[in-house]
Amino acid sequence: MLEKIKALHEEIAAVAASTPEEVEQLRIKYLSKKGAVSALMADFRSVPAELKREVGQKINELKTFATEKINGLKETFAVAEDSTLDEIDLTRTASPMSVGTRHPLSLVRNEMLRIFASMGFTIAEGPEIEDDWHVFESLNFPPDHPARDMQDTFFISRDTVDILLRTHTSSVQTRVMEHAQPPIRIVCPGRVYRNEAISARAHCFFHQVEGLYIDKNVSFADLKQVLLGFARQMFGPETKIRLRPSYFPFTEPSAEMDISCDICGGKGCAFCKGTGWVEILGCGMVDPNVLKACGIDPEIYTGYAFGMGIERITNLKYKVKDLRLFSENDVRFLREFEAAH
Ligand code: 2NM
Repeated sequence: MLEKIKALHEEIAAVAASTPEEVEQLRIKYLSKKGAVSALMADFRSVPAELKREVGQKINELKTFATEKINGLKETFAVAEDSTLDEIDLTRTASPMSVGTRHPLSLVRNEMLRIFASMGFTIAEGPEIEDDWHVFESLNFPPDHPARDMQDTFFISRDTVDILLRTHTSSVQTRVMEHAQPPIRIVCPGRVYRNEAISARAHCFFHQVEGLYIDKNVSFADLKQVLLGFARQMFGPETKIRLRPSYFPFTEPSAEMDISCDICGGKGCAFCKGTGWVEILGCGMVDPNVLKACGIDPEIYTGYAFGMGIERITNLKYKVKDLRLFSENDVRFLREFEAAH
């Protein structure tokens, strides 16, 4: 008899239920009139008199234990039922999630790429960690050019000056020219690095879009027309352009391009320093040395190239005065461009 009680005690200790119905089943099985504990009461009559006291006590303990156990199980479901299940409205609309905004530099880059794509350019990208050949040597930089100086370029290793962070995306264009034959018509967007003290007007990295077109009979007039088309799509159909002679190692002849100041409409203001013009990019005819270095015959092909800073174009379009705002990720600044999506 004592063993039977002990076994039943262990059995009840191990029961579990996953629904309120299962708890009710357990209550019926152990505690109802026809349940296992009541059945022990029936057996109690045949227990010898000298054991009745001890057995009676054990049966009462078991009954208390089983009651507490089953009430405990009941309670877990009662709590779950009134605090959550009843209150979840599965038809309710989800609350809105904050998803941030497109970065102004991404917006302007995408707009620039869209314009060049409309003129037949495809997009090419390449690595930010480069070697000297793709960034300087192939692009006609003389060995003593200041850009090759430790002061201006970030080098990756202390042991070699061969591996560095690209200082312009022209390296992507040398990579394309190395492997493809003309016609080549590409724009290369990307981040570039220069060792400069950070200020409102300079940063140690910025973003560029560079363009390249190589084919037979490509002329400076073609370059001018594409850049005029770009300026008018980017800054408005009334925009005027002018080209001033300049110098870059990789182009000959080279030029810098200004657009008419869209703040004063060309009359002259503080923004254009009274000139009516603002500089937006550099360009030129690809130097024959560059074509040769990349395996393209300069006797057969000519090409033009241009390059511009996305930050500069963004400053002109949105009048952002301090370059540092672009990399601080202050949401109050970023949210100002929401409407431009
Ligand atoms: C500029 C200005 C002028 C340029 C040249 C080349 C290459 F690879 F074809 F030689 N890519 N980009 C270039 C020319 C870039 O940026 C102010």
